[in-house]
Amino acid sequence: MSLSIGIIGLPNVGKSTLFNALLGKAQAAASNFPFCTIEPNVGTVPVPDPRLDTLAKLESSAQTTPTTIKFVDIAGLVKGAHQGQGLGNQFLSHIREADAIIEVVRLFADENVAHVTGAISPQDDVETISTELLLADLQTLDKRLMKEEREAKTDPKLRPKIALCQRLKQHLDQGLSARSFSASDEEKHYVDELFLLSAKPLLYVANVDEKQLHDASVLEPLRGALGSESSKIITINAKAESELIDLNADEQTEYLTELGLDEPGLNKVIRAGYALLNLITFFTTGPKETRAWTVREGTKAPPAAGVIHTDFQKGFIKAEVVSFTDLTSAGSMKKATEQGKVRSEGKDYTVQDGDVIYFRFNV
Ligand SMILES: Nc1nc2c(ncn2[C@@H]2O[C@H](COP(=O)(O)OP(=O)(O)OP(=O)(O)O)[C@@H](O)[C@H]2O)c(=O)[nH]1
Ligand SMILES: [Mg+2]
Repeated sequence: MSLSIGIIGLPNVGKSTLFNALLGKAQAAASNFPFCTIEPNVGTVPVPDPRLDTLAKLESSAQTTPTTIKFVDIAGLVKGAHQGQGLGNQFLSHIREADAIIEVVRLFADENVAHVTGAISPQDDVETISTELLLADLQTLDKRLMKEEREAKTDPKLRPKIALCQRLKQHLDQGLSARSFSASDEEKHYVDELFLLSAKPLLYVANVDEKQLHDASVLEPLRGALGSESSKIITINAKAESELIDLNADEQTEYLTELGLDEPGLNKVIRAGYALLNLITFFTTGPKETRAWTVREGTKAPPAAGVIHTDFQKGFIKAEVVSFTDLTSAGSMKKATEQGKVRSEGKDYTVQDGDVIYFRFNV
């Protein structure tokens, strides 16, 4: 499964710096000039999960394998991008391909790093980006409406779709995102097919400096601008996090302590990104390997087995399932089985986050 999160924002706000920090290597060029990134950089990042090591210890696994998530570092956008300003439409198509979005907002003060509008103003920056996404969506909707009105002349069944598009257009015209549009399940399905940018799950990363890192008040202007969406802000010092790359484990711990952090801020970003995509983790474990696997929330046992191997899904018989909590409190798979904590589940079972699963299948 290759679900991806696109990193967006104004030029020169630290998107590539964050991307490199996430990857733990300097894959993307990050420099102090706007539009440094043109072609998107793509990277796969392991999802940190302390449950992996706990399970591996329990089963004396030779190897542990985390699950992964894909990040795409996209070119910066400026006012007028929807009309082709800056890198314009090319950039918008890269956002369209992402399953969710992280928007980097610059809060850090550094007179050596140019801001495209000349002043640091998180409110204005957030407003610029959301306006561009909305205007691009309105263009998409207008094109769709024109096409459907033409086709409705011979196919009147399209009328309800046209009415829906018009309702959605009115909603966007008020400056509201497609994310907040209320629609029935059937209508939602249609809205999904429009691949609107403002419909994508969104998370804000406030890129702060060392001084701001532990001062929640610096977020106030951003919170004010985001209103009800302000719960989705993660604070990070992208530059410091990217400097961790070149340090050994001891030096990293020392640097994090200096920054007043108990783990890299990146872990927060990765976990939040994972949740943003509605993803959950299940585990397989044994002497050879303990491994984490990713599925969408609500996935049934056979397709979950299919993530491991298509044969597991085709020949699915049953899933032997124990929750991570039950397994760890029992202390071993043997004890968990004796205590009746290992359940036998069929094809209608919905996989839960933290399930440890052994799939039985026919070959
Ligand atoms: N002081 C400071 N500088 C930062 C921070 N994050 C990034 N920078 C600097 O800002 C400049 C731009 O960083 P990039 O990561 O290239 O920015 P970008 O958003 O990818 O820019 P484009 O690709 O041009 O859109 C670089 O010189 C970074 O070192 C930060 O947290 N603090
Ligand atoms: Mg960049």
